[in-house]
Amino acid sequence: MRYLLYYWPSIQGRGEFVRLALEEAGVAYEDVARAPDGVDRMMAAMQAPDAAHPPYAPPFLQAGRMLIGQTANILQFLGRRHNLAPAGESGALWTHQLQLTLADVVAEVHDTHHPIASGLYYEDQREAARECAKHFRAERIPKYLDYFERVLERNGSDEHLVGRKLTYADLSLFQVVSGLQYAFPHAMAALAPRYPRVLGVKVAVEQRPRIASYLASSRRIPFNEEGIFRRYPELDPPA
Ligand SMILES: N[C@@H](CCC(=O)N[C@@H](CS)C(=O)NCC(=O)O)C(=O)O
Repeated sequence: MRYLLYYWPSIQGRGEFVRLALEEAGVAYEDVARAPDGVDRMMAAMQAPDAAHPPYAPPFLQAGRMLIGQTANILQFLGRRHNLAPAGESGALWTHQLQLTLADVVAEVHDTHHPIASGLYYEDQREAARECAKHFRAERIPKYLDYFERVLERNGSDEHLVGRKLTYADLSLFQVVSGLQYAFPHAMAALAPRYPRVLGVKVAVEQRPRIASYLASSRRIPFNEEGIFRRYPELDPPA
């Protein structure tokens, strides 16, 4: 089975959570929109008038005859198929729950640079962004990281959020922590000592052979200021 991943070609964005799962699973996939005519193919797939289950927005994944949208939904599907989540109902639901909480973090990170409207340029909402980011750094990052640290403590692990094996939630926590470190380097450096287990997961994931080789490859798009995790110095001034 060769998967077709549809996502914007020049950013990590939400597609990166799916890329990480596909890479760790070691399965064949095409990152469709990165081909020369890829964005057109993506729009055609998204707007196909005969699609039974049209996705609202990228990322979406073609798996045989299925077209699956929503990041957490795609990961739930891949997790079950490629042993990246527990097989039992309770463990699968728990992994999905953690993923949805990580999706909440991602949405809030997006709002730090687009607090008024996604359709406006960053430059048109800079003042509001500064205020939003101040609260995000002081209150929201610690609240979310406290939560994931507690989950890891409960699980007795500094490598896995769920049980004793890697799940897609670990891959996604790696991505969220990496993104936060990119976008908010000062805040994250100050907070780091409080979250040894969360940072342990990040290190454990980046050292996995398939992930390490992916991160070193050209398939991994560098963080940039078009994506979700953006480094705007004014949104994370030194303390
Ligand atoms: N909840 C969806 C959000 C999808 C989403 O917002 N995709 C962005 C790119 S990261 C997009 O292209 N949005 C277009 C739009 O919302 O109009 C998910 O997690 O997949």
